[in-house]
Amino acid sequence: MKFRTLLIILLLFLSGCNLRVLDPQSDTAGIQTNLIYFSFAIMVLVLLTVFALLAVFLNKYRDDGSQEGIPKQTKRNKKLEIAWTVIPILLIAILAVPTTVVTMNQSPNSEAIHSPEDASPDEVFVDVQAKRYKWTFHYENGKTSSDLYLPEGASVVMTLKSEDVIHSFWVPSLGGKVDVLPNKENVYELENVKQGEYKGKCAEFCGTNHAKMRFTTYVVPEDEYREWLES
Ligand SMILES: [Cu+2]
Repeated sequence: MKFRTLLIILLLFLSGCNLRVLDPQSDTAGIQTNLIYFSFAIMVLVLLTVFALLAVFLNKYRDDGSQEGIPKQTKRNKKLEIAWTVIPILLIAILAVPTTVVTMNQSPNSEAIHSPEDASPDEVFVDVQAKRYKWTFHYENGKTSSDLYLPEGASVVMTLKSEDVIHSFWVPSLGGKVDVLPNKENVYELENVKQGEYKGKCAEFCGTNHAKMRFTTYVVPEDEYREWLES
């Protein structure tokens, strides 16, 4: 009963966490989520295999009193040794290929990210400025805001920089964290954002009010976005 009460209280606290992970609302976050599930599936496969073998061995070799002393000891089993060397290498290779491809594609400053000169019509460019303890978003027409506004379906190219210490830009529903540095610009792209309201925060401890360094991302229909941008 005590445990259940504790669990309920804990869950109530968790319901206050409106930063949702593994709830992808952009193509970028979708790819990252699939990669996490894929790695998780491989881990579960390994875990189940190990536990199944453990159960089998516990059952097969348990001391049932029918044998006396220590059982006969054996050494070397080439087939087994090759198997438990090759299988992990294979698993790591299977995991490494998609991880490397996604990382290379989505890393800040990756070749895949466009510059305003060769932008396609669905690309939006936002300059993100971090300063203890506030975010400022600068849009192409010079407008600024402290919450992020984006048009639905857009691919958002963000140039991130900090005025003081290292911060980290994070809107879990739209994509993974990216560092915001004081002396280097990072460029990060969120592809095909879906309509909705998403919480974002600074994910790098930056001082006493770090926890308050939050913002909301509003992804609205294109015409609504234009109207907001011109207002
Ligand atoms: Cu910060």
